[in-house]
Amino acid sequence: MKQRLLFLGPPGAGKGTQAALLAERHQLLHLSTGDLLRAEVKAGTPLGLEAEAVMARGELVSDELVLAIVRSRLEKHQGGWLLDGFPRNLAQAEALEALLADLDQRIEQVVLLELEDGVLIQRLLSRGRADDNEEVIRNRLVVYQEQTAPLIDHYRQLGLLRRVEASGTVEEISARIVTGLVD
Ligand code: B4P
Repeated sequence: MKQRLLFLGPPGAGKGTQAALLAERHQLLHLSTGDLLRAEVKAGTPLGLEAEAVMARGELVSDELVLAIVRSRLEKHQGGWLLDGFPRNLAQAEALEALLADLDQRIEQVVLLELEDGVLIQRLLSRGRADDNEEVIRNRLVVYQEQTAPLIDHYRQLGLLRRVEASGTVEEISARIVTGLVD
């Protein structure tokens, strides 16, 4: 089974949900930049203070901050990993490729979770996190289209992209993802 994975998709597509499940079942390191940033905010670190206002607007936190977080975790880790919510733009994708070249590792598959906007918005509104009100969600969708969606073509050209329909139950979606990892 493929063991070095990226999860890509719009906010609310279920990246975090699916990544946590897969990481637990297959003993992969689960690196969610969203979770790591929220932990910094909660702990009130200088990094968290910088990230808090940006996240509350639904914008992207600076590439330098996010990269420092990812680098420190991946450098220490042996074995499989799953990056959830990172990279979020082309600059982060290029920085990740350079980091992985340093570590003599490579991405084995990019899982793109696809779901229509109406369902995304409903899921996020029912979750109700601090950045889950309708205005901020709409901004996150715009940021996704402008900055993150170009990565779809980037990874398609590299032959790494696997599209997964992200509607249905958590188990149904998980089964679709796993099928793609063993093909
Ligand atoms: P993230 O934490 O990455 O969160 P997300 O994209 O909003 O959600 P995700 O797709 O993981 O959905 P989830 O499983 O939670 O980003 C938050 C913010 O952090 C960004 O806006 C940005 O500011 C910052 N950030 C993160 N990474 C960054 C980076 N690399 N660079 C810069 N900034 C960065 O699911 C959503 C909801 O749906 C949950 O309530 C879940 O229970 C529900 N759900 C999941 N699957 C379902 C299903 N099958 N059916 C019904 N509900 C389901």
